[in-house]
Amino acid sequence: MTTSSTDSFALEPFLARERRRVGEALVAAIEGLRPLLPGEVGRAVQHGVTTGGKRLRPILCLAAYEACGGRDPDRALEVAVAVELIHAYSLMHDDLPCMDDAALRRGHPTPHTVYGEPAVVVGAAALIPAAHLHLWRSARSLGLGDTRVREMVVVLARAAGGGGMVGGQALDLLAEGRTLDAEELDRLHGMKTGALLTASLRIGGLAAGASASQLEGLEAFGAAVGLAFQIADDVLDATADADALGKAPSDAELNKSTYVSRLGVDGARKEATRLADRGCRALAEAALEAPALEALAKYAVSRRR
Ligand code: GRG
Repeated sequence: MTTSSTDSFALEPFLARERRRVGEALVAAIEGLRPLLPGEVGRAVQHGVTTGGKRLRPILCLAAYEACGGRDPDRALEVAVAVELIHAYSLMHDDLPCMDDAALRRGHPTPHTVYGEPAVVVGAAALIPAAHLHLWRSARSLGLGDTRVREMVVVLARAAGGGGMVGGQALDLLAEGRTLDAEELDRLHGMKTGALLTASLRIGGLAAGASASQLEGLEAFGAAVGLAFQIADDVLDATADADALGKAPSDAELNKSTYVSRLGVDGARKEATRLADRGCRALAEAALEAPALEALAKYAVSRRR
């Protein structure tokens, strides 16, 4: 990893502070939804949204907001929370028996093992429109014009949908039992994981009134770091145990094509570092001074879970 003047950025306290703020805002965000979702459905949502998690997407959103000159971190927090609501729903569905059939996530039993599959299918689905409404309301409360508000909601919908996360999941399902080439693997993960990470950054930039060149820099950063994040995920799946990961490693068991099966553990680590560096260069080329984003790029590839 290249060094820079931001090596002194205090990442741990930054992450701890931002995770606490995001966690509190998420609790408040689903308070309005809970009374509409009775019994186990509401409890499944509460569990899926508030139990653990690195909160990387909202933190990227807030860091992009700040890097682009945003001045209202409290209202921006509400914008950032919308992205995490989409992420939470995707994990709830991803862990279901008809998908990855996972019993453990973030060091806790998965919501369907506690509240049942029907409650999770319904509760997670309710988070999708709730996230878009939350984004629309919070973008308006930042005083942004209609065009920008609309653009932010469209960015989230596109990243979450068939051209992004859900489309990537569909490619993943189709890939079962097949070896993917490098291009197919990049496309799958660019959609499944990268699209929402990149949208988090773009939405943060849009909330701050970023220029076209700043948005381009964020986009290039997101594409590179999103892939680096996924490669690091594959390395962790191949090298860490369930206690460290908070979930059961599954790639080898499912015989999945991964960056580790393509490049080996060392090759995958090198590739992740190369991509994180490339992301940081894209920020510099867009004249974005963003020590938090640079530190987050390094964290994306060096994290332990
Ligand atoms: C529509 C039934 C139905 C299913 C779709 C949308 C979906 C299920 C799956 C999306 C695929 C997915 C879960 C992508 C994200 C992959 C990923 C790297 C997840 C882990 O993200 P982290 O490490 O998790 O940021 P934490 O726990 O820290 O939030």
